[in-house]
Amino acid sequence: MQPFASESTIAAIATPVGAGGIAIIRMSGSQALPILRAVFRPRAATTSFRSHQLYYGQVIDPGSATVIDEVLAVFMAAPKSYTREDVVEIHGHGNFLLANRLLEVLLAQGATLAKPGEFTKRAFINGRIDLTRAEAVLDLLTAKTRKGLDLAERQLAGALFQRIEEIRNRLIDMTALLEVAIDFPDDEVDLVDWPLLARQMQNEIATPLADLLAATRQGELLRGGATVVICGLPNAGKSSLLNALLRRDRALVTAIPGTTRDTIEEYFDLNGLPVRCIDTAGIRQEADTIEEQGIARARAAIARADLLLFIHDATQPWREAEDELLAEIGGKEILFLVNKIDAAPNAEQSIPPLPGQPLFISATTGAGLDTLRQAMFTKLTDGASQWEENACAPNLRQAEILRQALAAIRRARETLALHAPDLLAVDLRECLDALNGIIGLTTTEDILDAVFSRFCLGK
Ligand SMILES: Nc1nc2c(ncn2[C@@H]2O[C@H](COP(=O)(O)OP(=O)(O)OP(=O)(O)O)[C@@H](O)[C@H]2O)c(=O)[nH]1
Ligand SMILES: [Mg+2]
Repeated sequence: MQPFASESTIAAIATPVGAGGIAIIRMSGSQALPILRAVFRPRAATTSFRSHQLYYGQVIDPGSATVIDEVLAVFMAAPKSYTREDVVEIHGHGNFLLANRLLEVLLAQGATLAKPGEFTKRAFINGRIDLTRAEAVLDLLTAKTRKGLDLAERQLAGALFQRIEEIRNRLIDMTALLEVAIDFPDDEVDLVDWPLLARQMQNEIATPLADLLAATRQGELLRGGATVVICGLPNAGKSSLLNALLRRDRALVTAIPGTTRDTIEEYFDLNGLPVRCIDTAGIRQEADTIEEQGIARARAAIARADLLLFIHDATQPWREAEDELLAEIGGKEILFLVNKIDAAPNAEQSIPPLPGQPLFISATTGAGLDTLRQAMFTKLTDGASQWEENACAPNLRQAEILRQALAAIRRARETLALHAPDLLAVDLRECLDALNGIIGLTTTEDILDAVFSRFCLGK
């Protein structure tokens, strides 16, 4: 592929918007060093910038000769840089307005504003990382739990890449063998050991592909998390439960029914799963206009939940409105909870008419909450046929390609019965082509755009 180096020099603020100790502006491309020279006035008289060394000085606006900021600057000569191009980083004070002024000065000198993910895209195009590692960079930036971070770090270290490489190498060996058989069709002995090849296709290609695919749900959960919505009638203890799960006083709790109007969303870590937990307005008929809007939001939240926590208040009789709510949420994954057992001594004897076995909890004393957490984890991960600690869980893009590769190898298994090396080679090559797409050996601009546009600016 064409290196980008001569094309353009890109620049962006690499640190988040807001105040901080420092803000970093990054540039990559052949003009990075000349632009640095134009705007940077070093404290010590320096004529040259040594690679990977920090220089202290000021950035000035060459137009007006005004000092913009006191900074540290570093030049990293190609190819030993994030993008494999010449890279410059300027470390200024952590005010976003100031960082913007520094950036403007660089742009005025001919740098172009980088698109989201463009630095990482250049690292990929210039061959420093493959596509699975580029995607892992994004996962690393967005991981919300320790386990999500562990997965991103494994992928960044090349765990998935290596698994794909092993399978690709086997496929290349097999097609090479078939090529020989194609070239010498009239040989006395059949060059191909068909039963052996069938076993190898199963054990070395199909099974490893299926294993990788089986971990997709786990990967999606670790990356994207799950949405859990707490619902029930007013005053059932929904906000109390949210606070208990978060272990902090997030939502208002009062004895007045109808306390929560708007939906309240917070993330918490459920055994490594990032869970977006949504507390909702209690659903009831006789509501004022504000509460009605809250109830509409509650319904919208329920619709996009991966799991619902339906709460019944043990101190109250079963209500018709609860039957109605249950009818409304049927078809969703639900855990039924009977709350306030501390205030209802016979709660476990008089089980309300719920469609499933409930868990008995007290949001205020914490009774039953460990069991609830475990039950939530089991429900949310049930779709994961495998839940391994060190899984190489693929993302949805990778999983789609793995499915294509698996389909090709299954076709190959049928073709094999014909003992026709040329036909079999076609199917195996299809499988290989698919795998090339995972690591980015073959990709289209659309795919690259889809991958890199999800990044933030400056990465
Ligand atoms: N004894 C006892 N009281 C509880 C428990 N959970 C909640 N409560 C009380 O029940 C009342 C309502 O609690 P909330 O958490 O505000 O209930 P909610 O479902 O969010 O109510 P709305 O927002 O009005 O729909 C408060 O007085 C809480 O202190 C519990 O486990 N035991
Ligand atoms: Mg509430």
